[in-house]
Amino acid sequence: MSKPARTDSKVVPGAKSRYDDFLYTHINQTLSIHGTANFLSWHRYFTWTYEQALRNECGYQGYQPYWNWGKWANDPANSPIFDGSDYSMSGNGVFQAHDCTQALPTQLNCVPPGAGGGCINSGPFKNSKVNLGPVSPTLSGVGLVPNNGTVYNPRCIRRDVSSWVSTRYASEKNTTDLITGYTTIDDFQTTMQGDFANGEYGVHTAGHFIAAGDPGGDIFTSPGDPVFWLHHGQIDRVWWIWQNQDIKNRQNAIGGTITLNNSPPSRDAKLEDFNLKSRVLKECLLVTP
Ligand SMILES: [Cu+2]
Repeated sequence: MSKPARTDSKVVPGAKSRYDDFLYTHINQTLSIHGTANFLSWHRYFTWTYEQALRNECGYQGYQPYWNWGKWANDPANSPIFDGSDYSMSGNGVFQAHDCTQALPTQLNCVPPGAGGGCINSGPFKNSKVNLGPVSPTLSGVGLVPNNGTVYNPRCIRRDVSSWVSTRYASEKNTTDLITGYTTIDDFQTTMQGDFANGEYGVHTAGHFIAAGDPGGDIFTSPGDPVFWLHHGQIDRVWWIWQNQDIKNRQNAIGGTITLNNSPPSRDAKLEDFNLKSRVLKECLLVTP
């Protein structure tokens, strides 16, 4: 976050830090990496790329940790992830009155307001700024900025850590049922991302809305909250566990098209599609693959 961006400031004037290179990449590609055949593989590659940057550019010697949602589903705000201690991902936001959060694109199951909603004020990211977005905010009162969130819009990280979400949709049972109950990649990835028409969040949407707030509750801008990387570390881990139940048939299994929930309608994705991987490399690392 203290290193300068490599993104061209004429294209994305709000990208100030190296971290923003990653945030912008996710904003820019959101409509072709969610509800698509490449959802899992794109986010695996994105998380790995970020880990590489931490290791190769920031002196980090560890690996990208994962957040095992179910372990603390009963009380996420007091978990080592969100308890505000030195090695947490910072704590809950301070209380700020807000409406229920529309996590799903339906009127079902609006997330009831919790104890947060305002800026985080503890832990390592309490003074960090999110520079880009919002693009599609779900926290009430968060104002939009022009140009698809590419202008400089520094603000605090806001959260409303929700046990309402975690107990219903990100329990240990939610995760083990997902791993054991679905044999095709289509069923697995759809269940993981959520059956919105039936009010099911899926563990992917649930993880994002356990933290919620701004930028975490915004599908475009969610990597602006650093807990994103731990959440997607776990998404990737769960996919890997599922793949290993039948590695021969599941390692290279893909299903679905190349547009968000096939809107607008598009062709089926192919394993040979290389475009998205090369775009991650180009936009995050600014190297030509
Ligand atoms: Cu994403």
